[in-house]
Amino acid sequence: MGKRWVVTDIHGCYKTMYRLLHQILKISKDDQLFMLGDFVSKGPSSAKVLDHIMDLQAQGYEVYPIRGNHEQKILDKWAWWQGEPESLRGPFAGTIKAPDLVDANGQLPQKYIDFLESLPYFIETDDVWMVHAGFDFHAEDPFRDTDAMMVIRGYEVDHAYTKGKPIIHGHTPTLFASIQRQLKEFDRGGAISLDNGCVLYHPKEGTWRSKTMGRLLALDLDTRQLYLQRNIDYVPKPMPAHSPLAKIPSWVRTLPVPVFQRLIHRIVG
Ligand SMILES: [Mn+2]
Repeated sequence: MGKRWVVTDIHGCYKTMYRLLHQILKISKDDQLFMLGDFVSKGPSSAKVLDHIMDLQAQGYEVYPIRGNHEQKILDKWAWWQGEPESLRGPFAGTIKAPDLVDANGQLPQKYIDFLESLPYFIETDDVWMVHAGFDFHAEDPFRDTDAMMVIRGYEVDHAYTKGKPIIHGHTPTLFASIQRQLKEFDRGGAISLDNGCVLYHPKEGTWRSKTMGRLLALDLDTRQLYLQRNIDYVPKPMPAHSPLAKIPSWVRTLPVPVFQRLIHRIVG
């Protein structure tokens, strides 16, 4: 029996995902990999993320992707755009946050449409629920309210519905310490966010929005251990030549952020 991994909110950060899956987790064909949606948008390489997931499935890896609100948005925009008069609609790539999904003719390739349309809204196993955002337990039938599954935040778990199993979700960027706290509720059937804000990196500032975000996490469902990879898809933009910061050699900028900031202060401060 292989391992069971959960990863969420990759948001087009292909390099970060690749390193997590293949250099840290070293996933194998005996493993199961659950991916909780928001594969695309915001980050630089949505197409490469989708291609890689499809490629893993084609190679025989057990990958179970789930639909996030950003996958739904691509499908909704595509349906809308096709219904618009050509003279009015503008390029499709301009209507989405994942323009690299669009082919040279300005179309959304059929392989992506088929993949996105095939995504389920949630998965229930013997011991957990997995969903992109969560469930609205105030809805008439929480397991039919698919909109809530993709967008809800801060919901209360109703144990009458969940049979005591925890809900693993993404969608809501959560501080690492809070994720660790939520994980302690695993056996009490709590809700656990695994979204550590991988894409929330400020390339312009060359710094993290928060020192405890900007990472892609993986949860081992059996040991309940977390694995993490910081975002490596964004590199700080080169400084304009007239900036005093441009005098700083580029290797300095690869230093950890606090060290870099201290050096900057010493040089230009
Ligand atoms: Mn989301």
